[in-house]
Amino acid sequence: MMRSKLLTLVLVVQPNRVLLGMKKRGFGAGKWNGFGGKVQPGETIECAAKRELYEESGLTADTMEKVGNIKFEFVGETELLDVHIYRADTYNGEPTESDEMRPQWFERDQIPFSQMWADDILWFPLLLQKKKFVGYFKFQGHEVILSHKLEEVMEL
Ligand code: 8OG
Repeated sequence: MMRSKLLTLVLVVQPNRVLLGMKKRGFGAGKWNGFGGKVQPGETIECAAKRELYEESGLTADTMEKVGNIKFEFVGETELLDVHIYRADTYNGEPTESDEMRPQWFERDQIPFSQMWADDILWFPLLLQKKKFVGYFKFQGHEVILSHKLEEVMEL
């Protein structure tokens, strides 16, 4: 069994648009993504998701739905990334640029997949349709998917 690192990812979804942030530094820099990061010791995954959403976008969310869990393996790395994905349909505050992220709304049919992680185009449609999913992606570097599994589930 490989060790894994717990991470969160929150997508703020409105009837016609989705909020993404341009990652300005670190892992995934130059890609549009939802807001999230590492779960800290002693913190629940949902608390971490809310904290990272606030730190990176300036928004708070009272309720979020857990919609996905994807594990990522990177060839040559010994640790899996275990990413817990949430969807927030309501929020408070105004999107605000942080050191890590520059937020921007995208129409649902204009999501910039060519500037996102390569797996996102496969599971975003499920997220937008309010479906739940689990997946596994094996990456070579940060752009190439060598193999993957993705399936819709009733419960997470
Ligand atoms: O703290 P840090 O910024 O390094 O956390 C990484 C963030 O990136 C975290 O929110 C989880 C997220 N993430 C991955 N892999 C992928 C991916 O393949 N697609 C998307 N959309 N997000 C990812 O770690």
